[in-house]
Amino acid sequence: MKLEGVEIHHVSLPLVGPFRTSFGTQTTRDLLVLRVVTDVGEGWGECVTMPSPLYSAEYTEGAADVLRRFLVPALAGRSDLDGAAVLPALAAVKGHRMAKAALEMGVLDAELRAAGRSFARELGAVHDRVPCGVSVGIMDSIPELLDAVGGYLDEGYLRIKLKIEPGWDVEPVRAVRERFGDGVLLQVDANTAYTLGDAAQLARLDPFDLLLVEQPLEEEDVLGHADLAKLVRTPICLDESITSARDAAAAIRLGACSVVNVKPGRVGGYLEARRIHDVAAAHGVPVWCGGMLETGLGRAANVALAALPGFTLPGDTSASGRYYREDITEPFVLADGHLAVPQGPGLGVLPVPERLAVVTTRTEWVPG
Ligand code: NPQ
Ligand code: MG
Repeated sequence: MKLEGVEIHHVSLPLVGPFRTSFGTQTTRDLLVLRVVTDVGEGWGECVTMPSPLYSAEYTEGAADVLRRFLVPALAGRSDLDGAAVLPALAAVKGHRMAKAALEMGVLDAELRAAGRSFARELGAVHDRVPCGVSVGIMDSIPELLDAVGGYLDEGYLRIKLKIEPGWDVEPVRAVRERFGDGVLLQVDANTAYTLGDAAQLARLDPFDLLLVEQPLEEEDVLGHADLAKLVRTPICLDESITSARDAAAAIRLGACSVVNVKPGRVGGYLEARRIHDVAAAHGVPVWCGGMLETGLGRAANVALAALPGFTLPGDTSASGRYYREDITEPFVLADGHLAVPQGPGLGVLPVPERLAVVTTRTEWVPG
């Protein structure tokens, strides 16, 4: 394959409601959709950065800049391009994994569409549907939270994740357990909001039989998570700290986590995500597929990934309607708490042209 160029779509999608985490409140989803044009056809990639570097160091305008100035040019002129060649070809550029992941996704989609093979088949999926969880933002009050959780359980979600921060942790968990019972699969995500000095407070979550606590400490503090793991009973899951299969192997060996959240954007793409799955599976460590409020494009690929055998916990692979009144693809709809794994060539879904046009604020063409 040969890259002819990449059309970067700057997209702004309204969220169905504000989504509050320990790092801020989002009301729209501003991200990049890439139309990757090759000599065998086109493919679609999605860059999951946020407009500000609050979840991790990457941010959307920075991703557009590195794509246009460094990443797309690094693939230009190659005649032997395929999905697997992308990350190695970009190795000279440090970091920028979400931008790299988007480009790899688009090239892989073009390759697989041309070959008539699905993402699911390519990655090694073993299920034709995946169980889904939902991530529930921080709310102004407990009654508001209980309404939201009740609504999601009524919709059929099989696992609830509560966003937490200091001052919003034990009480919301207790309230959800009291209202909805011990049978609900329940976990929490701190997005780095705590320190090791908060260990006693985090240990107060022990009695609630949570599946896991996600990323309590800062991104760089893998060793701190290993120390924390000795002070709390809830299993620790890493998200932000894991940016590669090597990180995952190190974190597991250090005892810093006993579960891993796999987000393809965070780790530089779906192929590295599969390697993390493989490393974790070799250690008997369960993984689950995280979410970055993807459009239907990223959601399609995430659902394919989540169908690999080691993804033994429900993911943040929610239905389109959890975030968007109108997605840019045909919507993913929950059926019996599951999403169907797309089986068509490539991602198995395409943007609806009129929908993409409505939410695109700007496009730019970057020649290959
Ligand atoms: C997490 N995701 O697991 C994140 C982080 C996150 C589904 O909880 C806009 C764009 C808002 C990306 C909020 C979920 C976001 C975002 C949170 C990502 O840590
Ligand atoms: Mg997280």
